[in-house]
Amino acid sequence: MTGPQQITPQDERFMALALRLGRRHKGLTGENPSVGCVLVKETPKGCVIVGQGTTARTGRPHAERVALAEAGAKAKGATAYVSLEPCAHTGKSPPCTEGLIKAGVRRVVCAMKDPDPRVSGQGFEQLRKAGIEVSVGLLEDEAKRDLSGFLSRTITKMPWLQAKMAVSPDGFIGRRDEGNVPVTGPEAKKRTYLMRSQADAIMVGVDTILIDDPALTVRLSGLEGSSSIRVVLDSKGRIPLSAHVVQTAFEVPTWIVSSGLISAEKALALEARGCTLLLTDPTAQGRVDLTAALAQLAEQGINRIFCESGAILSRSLLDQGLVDEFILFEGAKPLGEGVSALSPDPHTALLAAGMALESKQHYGKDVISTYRRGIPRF
Ligand code: AOF
Ligand code: ZN
Repeated sequence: MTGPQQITPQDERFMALALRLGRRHKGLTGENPSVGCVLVKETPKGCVIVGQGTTARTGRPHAERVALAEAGAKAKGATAYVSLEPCAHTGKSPPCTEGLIKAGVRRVVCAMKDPDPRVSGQGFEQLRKAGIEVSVGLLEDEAKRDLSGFLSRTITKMPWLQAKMAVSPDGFIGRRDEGNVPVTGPEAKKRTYLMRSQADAIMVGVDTILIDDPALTVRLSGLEGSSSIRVVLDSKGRIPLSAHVVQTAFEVPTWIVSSGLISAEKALALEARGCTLLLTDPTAQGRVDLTAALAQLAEQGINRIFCESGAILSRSLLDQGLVDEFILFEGAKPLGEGVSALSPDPHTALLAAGMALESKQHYGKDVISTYRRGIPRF
């Protein structure tokens, strides 16, 4: 923690609220992080929340501006709790520091510094220059976790990647040539939708499209409008024009990451149906170069990717050290035979790839294990 003031349990409570508010629009703010802000005023009767804000859908206005608008004149003398350093630059919106100073906020408590070079430390400096007390670092670990996509793209120029795989207890992800065979129950499916909604992009390999023809949308009541961009890795342009994600590309964006191996005719046909094509150089084996593809997605403003990969793509992502979090769903019903997941078994494979088990939770009859990168990238 840095700053002049003692941090109280009350400060921690309000910061926890700011973080919760920030989580509301995770995956919905484009390249901008979803930040939370709470404005609190001390009164003779105790603390009163006078304004709350989350970075708006699509990224603007920023959280502080939303909270200040709600508070109006009541912001004078208040403490602002913000999950990220208030911005100091005029970008697509005016600086939040200016708004906080003009409103007469007395104290600002932040979870962490913003790594965006246009802000990084300058937000705090502007606030301090205006006589505002600034404390930094409260619940920083939690904030880093919430903002991992934005931090990853800003600091490393790569998206933060969460991969998911569902396996039967006997180690299969599906049956050969049988399309989509569910290996987990309805609770796990809902959890998948939630994870989809919190990502900026949902990524699959073209084989998943050819086998399952999934919609890759969020089908949860209240979150219908929260579907993310669908990204298909397809070096040779094998995706059929009849695929669900192609047919619905005007409603929910579909991006195809391909290489020079796609025909011009197919590329045009996909674009005519609303798909966006991103081209990368193929690997020597004629595959999409995963590192280059992810770097290109980061360049397009994608912070956080949810990858619903099959066994081959999962293995490649793990081998190339591109996975930040791996969610392993294990169902209760054996399949008997089928397509093997990671060998020799998923847990051993994940540990061998440098991932560390963080938690195990029961979801209905299924078990969800969360693995995180053992050595963080940033
Ligand atoms: C804040 N509050 O709620 C968010 C911030 O293009 P602009 O003007 O919207 O600026 C984008 C940058 O602002 C982004 O890279 C990040 O540094 C910061 N995001 N800042 O004060 C917010 N979302
Ligand atoms: Zn701002």
